[in-house]
Amino acid sequence: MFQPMPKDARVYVAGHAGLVGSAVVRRLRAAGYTDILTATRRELDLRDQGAVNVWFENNRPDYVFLVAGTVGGILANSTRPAEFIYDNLMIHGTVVEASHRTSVTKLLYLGSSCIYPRHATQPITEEQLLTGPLEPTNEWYAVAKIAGIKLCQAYRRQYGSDFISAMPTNLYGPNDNFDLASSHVLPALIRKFHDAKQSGGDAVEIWGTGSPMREFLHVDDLADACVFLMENYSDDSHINVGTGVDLSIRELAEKVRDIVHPSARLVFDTSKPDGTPRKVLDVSRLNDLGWSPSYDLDRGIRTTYQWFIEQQAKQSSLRGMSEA
Ligand code: GFB
Repeated sequence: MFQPMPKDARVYVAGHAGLVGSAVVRRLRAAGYTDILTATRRELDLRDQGAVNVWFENNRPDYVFLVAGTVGGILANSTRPAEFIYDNLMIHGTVVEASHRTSVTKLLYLGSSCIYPRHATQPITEEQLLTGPLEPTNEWYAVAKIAGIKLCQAYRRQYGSDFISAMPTNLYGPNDNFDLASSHVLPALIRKFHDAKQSGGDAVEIWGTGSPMREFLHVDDLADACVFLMENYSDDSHINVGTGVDLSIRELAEKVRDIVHPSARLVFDTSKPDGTPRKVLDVSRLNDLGWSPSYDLDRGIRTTYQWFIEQQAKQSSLRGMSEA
């Protein structure tokens, strides 16, 4: 079933500035693709069907990586439900519709492991979609992400479009969001331990009980899997992307502490939500196709922390220049 994306294909990465989109662009460049199409938010509001149609007519992509969206961690998901459902529903709808109208060769849509029921059997197989109630802290986002899967299936069934869906586990890596109000746990922990070290503090606050279990995939592995799936997968069903290995939030916090600020103490704030108790994906379908990740979590945390430090240094030198 291997169908290579020709190296001269016009490839649109919707959401190129984000964690995932920037990794997909890096991966495509490294593989020799030169006609990579991107559009900033200012150039194109992906929630506007008219604007998206015009952009597709003018730019005529052959392949589309639909990795754009409004995303965030547990707090952002539970406090900004309208943005999470509206933005994502609209973005998925406009890009899928415009891809159909302009006869895009293939589209890959990226969902999230929060589509599965809160009490799904672990590890979570693809078949468990829509078999039980969702986790309340992110049900708005999850509903939009489920709608994205259904959009791809509907266009495939009605029009024969080659639109596929991949469901990644929790992601992290360079270009992640380190803002504590909206970030996911891994970048939040890097920032908190780093800030404590800088300020000479030793207590670092961890939200919740520390007992929830999560799986983490480096975004460069995800980008590699997305290109692999574009070339090797064409099916109605969505497919899980992850490592198949999880750990508790406490264990994750200890790992980050050991790398960033070994003498720090963990303090659990149990007034903050835990979210879903466990979320580890069954990745046997993807493994059977011949793909597996390359990063282990320790290397991933170390390299992400290195990236974070470099960004901090760049920002402070820019501040220095603007103050001079
Ligand atoms: O990564 P996270 O925000 O998202 O939180 P989810 C994972 C776990 O880490 C939760 C705990 O149990 C949090 O309470 N945690 C501990 C922290 N300290 C912190 C912290 O400082 N910041 C954050 N953010 N968490 C999201 C969904 O769920 O996962 C999205 O809300 C999406 O919809 C995403 O699916 C992948 O794994 O709980």
